[in-house]
Amino acid sequence: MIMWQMWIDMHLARYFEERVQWLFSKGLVHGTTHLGIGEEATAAGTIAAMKSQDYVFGTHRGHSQAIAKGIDVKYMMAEILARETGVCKGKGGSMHIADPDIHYFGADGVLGASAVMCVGTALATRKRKEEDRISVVFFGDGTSNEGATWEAMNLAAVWELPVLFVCVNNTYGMSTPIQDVMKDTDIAKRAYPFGMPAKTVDGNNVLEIYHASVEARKYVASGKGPMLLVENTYRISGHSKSDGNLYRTKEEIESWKEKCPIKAFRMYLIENELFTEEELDKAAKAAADEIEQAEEFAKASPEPSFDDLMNDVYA
Ligand SMILES: Cc1ncc(C[n+]2csc(CCOP(=O)(O)OP(=O)(O)O)c2C)c(N)n1
Repeated sequence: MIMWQMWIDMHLARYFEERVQWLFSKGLVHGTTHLGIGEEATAAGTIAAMKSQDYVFGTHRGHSQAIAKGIDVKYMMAEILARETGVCKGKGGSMHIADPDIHYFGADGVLGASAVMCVGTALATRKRKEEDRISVVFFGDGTSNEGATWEAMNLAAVWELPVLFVCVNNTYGMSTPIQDVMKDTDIAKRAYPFGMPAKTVDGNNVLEIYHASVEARKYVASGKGPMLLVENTYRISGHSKSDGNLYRTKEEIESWKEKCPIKAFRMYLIENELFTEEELDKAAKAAADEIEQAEEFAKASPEPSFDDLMNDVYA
């Protein structure tokens, strides 16, 4: 059942990231990592509305997207701890978790590039005359300012390609609030010059996101061209490994913790008698256990061997 899946995915993402944060603080994670604590509903809601054959491009803050698309947290944790058993054999790290076998391509370090590649897969889909497959790209509010994103939207619109653009608007690009870099912060209006429909949803309401995503997929798969979905949310965690939160107040962060998408979904499920508190707690506990086991699996896995260093590396 969709609601159950979204409940589990949001918990796996939250617990996974809390654990990654802890491992990072202990110096066990190399490179960097971007956490999306508070944004879990965006990935869970949109990806639940997609079909397994759809191509999904994630962001640098993409753990929740990889989980919702179906990557096992065990292999994700091994990837983050740079182990041979990692989903990319420990060579990609947090930002490059990807699994083409399940049509999840992860992030590109260059903001905006994923939108361009997403248009490429949609074009391939069209050329191969594949009927019921769309390409989805997640990107942030900051990335919506990138020229590459606009170029991708333009071509997708001109060629009427099956692309769903999903803007996860967490109101900051690193330490910059969107109002400092956007004259008009209504990101949905950015679809207008391309003749694309757009919809804005509460990005902390997983059900609203799910229903809007179902409709968006229907539109995009019908062959009418791309669509933009804007999901307004907030990043509780810092931007990346070091973030003193000097650009925002404690009160602002606290007020968004109150709007936690997991808390809100829990209240909805209980008030509507869809699940009992016990059932929900049991599933949450199972997710926490799964993350613990994933960490044990990762720590017990070997590090990649030196001989394998140059394999799978393209430049
Ligand atoms: C082309 C490019 N410019 C700058 C960066 C550095 N950078 C990495 S993440 C980031 C902020 C992106 O903000 P947003 O798109 O809103 O996503 P969020 O980090 O808020 O999830 C920046 C500027 C980059 N990776 N690529």
